[in-house]
Amino acid sequence: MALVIINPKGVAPWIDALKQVDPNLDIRTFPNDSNREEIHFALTWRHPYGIFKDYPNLKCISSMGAGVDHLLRDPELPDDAFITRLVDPYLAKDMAEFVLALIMNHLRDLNAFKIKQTQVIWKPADYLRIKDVKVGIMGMGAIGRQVASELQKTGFNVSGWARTEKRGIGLTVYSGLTEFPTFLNNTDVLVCVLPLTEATKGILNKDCFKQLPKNAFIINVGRGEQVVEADLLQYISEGHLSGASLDVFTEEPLPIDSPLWKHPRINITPHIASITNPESVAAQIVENYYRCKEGKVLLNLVSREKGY
Ligand code: OXD
Repeated sequence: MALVIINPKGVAPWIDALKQVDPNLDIRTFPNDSNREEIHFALTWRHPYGIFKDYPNLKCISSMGAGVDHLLRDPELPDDAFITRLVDPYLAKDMAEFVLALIMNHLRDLNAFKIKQTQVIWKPADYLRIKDVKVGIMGMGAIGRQVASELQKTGFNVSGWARTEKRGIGLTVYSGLTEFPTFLNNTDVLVCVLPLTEATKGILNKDCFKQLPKNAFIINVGRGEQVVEADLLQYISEGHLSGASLDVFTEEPLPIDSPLWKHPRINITPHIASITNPESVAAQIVENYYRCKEGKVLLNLVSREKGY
C-alpha cells in the first residue's frame, strides 16, 4: 500500500513532514508515480480533474486543507473512496488572528489614514470601540468556533450562525434560514468562514446585505463563490455597507481587471488567512493512512451529501 501526494504547489515539505512521523511510509508523487494500482491513499490540493480513474485501488482521498470543495467539484471523483479533510488547531488559530486583525483595521479605519498619509494630510477621525461592535460569524465548525472564542476573549460581542442547531459552545448560535434574519439584524461585522456547498454558494448576496444594519462590514475568509460580487459592490457604493475585506475569490488569482482590486472600501488579500502547516497535520494524515489500511473508521471524514 502506498500514498500519493498531488499538489501543483510543491510536495517537498509534505514529504519531509510525513517522513518525520513515519520514515517507512511508501510515498509517491504525482505525476511521476508509476504502478498506480499500489496506491490506496491520496493527499491532494487542487488536483487535475479526472486523474483518479488512473488509481484503481484508491480507498481514501484526503484534502491538504480544511476545505474539500476543490475535490468534490471533480465530476470523476471515485464513488467508493472516502473523502477526508484536515483539522488543524494552528490553522484555526491563524484564521482567528487574521480575522481579529481585519476587524481592528476596520474599527480604526487604518486604510483611510494610509491614504491620508500619501496625501500628507493630518486629519484625526472618530473610531469604533470593541465593546460596541457585534460580530456575527457564519459557520460554527472547528474554525468558526475558534474565531468566535478568540474574539470573545478580546471583548467583542459575538454570535454565530450555522445550518443546524448548535448548543453549549458558549455563545448565541442562530440556526437555519428561519433564524438568519435575526442573526443578520444583530451583526455589525459579518465574518464568513463557511465551507462551500450548494447551499452556501452566493449566500452573501443583496438579500443578506439588506438585513444587516447600516454601515455593516463584510469579511469573507470562506470561499469566493459565496459572495455575489455585483451585490457587494452595489451595497458598498450605495453606502449601506461600509466596506469589505476579501481573502478568497471565485477565480484565484483575482483577475487583473476585477473592479474589486482598486475599490477604496475593499481590502484584498491573496488567500492567506491561514495556511496549513504540513508539520502540524502530518500525524493525522499518517493515522488515517493506517486506519485506511486496517479498514478502521477514518478521522475527519467528509459527508459528500453535506459537502463538508
Ligand atoms: C483550506 C484553505 O481549505 O486554505 O484549508 O482554503
